[in-house]
Amino acid sequence: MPVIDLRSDTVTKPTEEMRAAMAQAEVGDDVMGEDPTVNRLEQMAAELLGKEAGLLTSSGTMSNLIAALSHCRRGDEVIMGSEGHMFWNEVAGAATLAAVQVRTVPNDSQGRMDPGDVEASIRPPGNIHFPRTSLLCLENTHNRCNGGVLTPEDTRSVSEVAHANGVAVHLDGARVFNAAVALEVPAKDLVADVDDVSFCLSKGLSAPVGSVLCGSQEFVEQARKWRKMLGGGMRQAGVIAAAGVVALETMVDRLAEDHSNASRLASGLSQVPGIRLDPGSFQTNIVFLELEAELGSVHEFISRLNQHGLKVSYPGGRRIRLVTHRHISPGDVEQAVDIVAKVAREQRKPAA
Ligand code: TLP
Repeated sequence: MPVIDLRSDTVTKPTEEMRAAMAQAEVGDDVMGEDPTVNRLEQMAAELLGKEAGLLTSSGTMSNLIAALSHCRRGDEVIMGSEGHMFWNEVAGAATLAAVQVRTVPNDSQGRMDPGDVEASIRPPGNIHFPRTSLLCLENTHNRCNGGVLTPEDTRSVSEVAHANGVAVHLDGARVFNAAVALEVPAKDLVADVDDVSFCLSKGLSAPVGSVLCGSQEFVEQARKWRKMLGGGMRQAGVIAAAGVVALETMVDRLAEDHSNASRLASGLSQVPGIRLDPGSFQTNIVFLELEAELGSVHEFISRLNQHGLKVSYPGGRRIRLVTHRHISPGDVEQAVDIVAKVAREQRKPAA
């Protein structure tokens, strides 16, 4: 039975062009700074994002951790969104390995933070009892907040508050190119007001591995040292970087297809009795639905979807997440909606 895998855009496999580029990549020892393909990818990423330098890391999680390590000292406080990936999904790495205290500020349904809330969360200096607030972490697109997009103005309004108080700003831009495509603006406009940004090559962009962390020359030098300490200094990493170069050259514009498939998916699902979602609230490739109580157990629902060949992910509560990507066609979307509708019919409790 063919499987429709909507668990994540991380399931995308490298293209033939990526595989060919990987096989032929010119390589060297990247810990010695001598891998020409890694150097090319890092420079390309930095230019695209309007930053001075870039650093290839193994994953988005590693980039985010390195950003916390580079900006903060032990015992500092870091502000994160209440729904942020760094807060929810990174195994408390910032708290454990960067030894910072995490303070959360509410995210709205699109992943934005209120500048007033951010300001109120920054510790005033001069009080011996308080930790120093050293970093604000933003996310664009915002995974748990419906794949929501922050506009350049959204980012500027909170970054200005942080900077006015001596707080650095890190952007987890794992899917920042999705945001750029959705808003039809260059990615560099979305990151102009942050100190550093990480993005993933291995999500919608379809590369097999990697993330690039971009910022000032000084920041990246420090980040490179932390990467080494974490065991992330890779040698002939040009083999990985070659796929990343192809990803940036060929995979960005097509993200629009994933967005239109997601929007088709959301409107199809919104017609299914027992499924709650507002199709207008999804701007990119991530869709969430909520199961009404009449559809019974979420775990049972998901396992029945699996039995019918539809894979989804479970973020908690009564929510189910569905993510479109390069391997999902409009036909798959139609079929996915049919499967959800069928399982909903089967699981519906008869009215008492
Ligand atoms: N997100 C994964 C899971 O961890 C949930 C996914 O399937 O969406 N930032 C954001 C906003 C992310 O969505 C992710 C991955 C990461 C960072 C971490 O990236 P990796 O998986 O490369 O460590």
